Parts: sequence; C-alpha cells; structure tokens
Amino acid sequence: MKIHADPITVNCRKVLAGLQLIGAPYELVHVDYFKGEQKGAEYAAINPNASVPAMVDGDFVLWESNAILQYAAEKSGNAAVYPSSLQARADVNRWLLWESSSWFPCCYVYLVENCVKPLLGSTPDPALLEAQQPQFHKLAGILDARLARARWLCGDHPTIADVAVAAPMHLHGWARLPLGEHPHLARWMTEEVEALPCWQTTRVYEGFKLQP
Ligand SMILES: N[C@@H](CCC(=O)N[C@@H](CS)C(=O)NCC(=O)O)C(=O)O
Repeated sequence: MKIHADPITVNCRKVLAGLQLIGAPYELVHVDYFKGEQKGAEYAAINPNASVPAMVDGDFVLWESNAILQYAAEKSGNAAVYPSSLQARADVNRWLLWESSSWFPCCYVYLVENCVKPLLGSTPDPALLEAQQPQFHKLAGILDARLARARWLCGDHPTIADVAVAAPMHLHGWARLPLGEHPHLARWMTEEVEALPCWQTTRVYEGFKLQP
C-alpha cells in the first residue's frame, strides 16, 4: 500500500496513525503540502481533488482519508479496530462520516486562523473564530457526552473512529481549540489518544514540524 501524503496535515496524520493502529504496512510517498505539490499535474492523476492523502494499492487508487482507513482495516481483517458486527461497525462509520462532514471543517477554522495564517505572516481573523464558536461547542459537546460514559469513542478500546476524530484536533494547543468546557473530550485526547503509540510516532509539533 503506497500512501501519498504530507505527514504534517490533519488527514495525512490520520491515515498514517490509523494504518499503524490497524497494523497495516505502508510505504509513504511524500507530497509536500506547503510547496503545493498536491496541486501538481503528476499528483492530480492520482487524486483529482488536489488534496492529500491518497492511497495506491496495486492498480487500485483510493482517496478520502476515512475510506482509506476502512479499506485498510477491512483488508487486514483487524476487527478490533474496525468491528465487523452490524451495529458496532455502523457506530464507527457514523463517527467517520461525522468527522469528515462536521468536525473537520469546524476545527479547520481554528487551525487555519491560529496556526497557518500566523506561520505564513498573516493575522487571524477574530470574527471568523468567534463565528465558529457555537458550532465548535455544539460538536465538542456531542463528543464530550459520548466520552463521559466511555473510555474510547466506540467502547473500551481504540478504533479507527478515535484516530479519525482526534486528527482535526491534533494541534489543539497551538490551534487554541476551546476545550475547557469539555473535560471528557480533553481527557480522551490528552490521556488516551496522545498516549497511543501510533499517535506518538506520527507526532506533529508546533510550526508543522516533525521534530521538536
Ligand atoms: N475529505 C478529504 C479531505 C482532504 C483534505 O482536505 N486534505 C487537505 C490537507 S489535510 C488538503 O490537501 N487540502 C488541499 C489544499 O489545501 O491545497 C479527506 O479526508 O481525505
């Protein structure tokens, strides 16, 4: 399995950490996000969305980070991280869809405003951050309620849902995600997810660096 990715980005880190959680071997093909390599003609032949990541397995090409995790988990037959029973799998799939459609776009505003813009020499827009707050607290509240009654999102051990939902929060300190009102979510992120070996080996530091 070849993964075309830049490990510093949310959806790439998600896939790299997820594949490690699954135990699926992969080869990383580096696509430099800040150099805009995802927008080049060569990469467009793999992913016409001009976004990372993408996977190539033989002559099969797949993009969409969560679809890559589902494929890899199914292929490796790891039912601990992607359960095979009907309702348990539907539960994981639900979080994957929710992450992609709601959680990532919301957290992304904080990442762009508080991390990307200052790094590129521009200033965060307080109006954009303020406008996003109700949505953030609504979504974070959903996670907080879920995590108040379970150690992990889908039960008592980590699944690909945990990695997918954690990914948009990966630089939560630097991005200044307002986690203060959501203690169970903060506990899950800082004490559970951040302790996972797959999370530690894919760590991204402030400044979008792979080394401290
Ligand atoms: N829904 C897609 C989103 C992929 C995505 O937006 N990737 C970002 C990096 S995290 C990207 O490459 N954006 C293109 C750009 O900013 O030029 C997925 O989950 O794979």
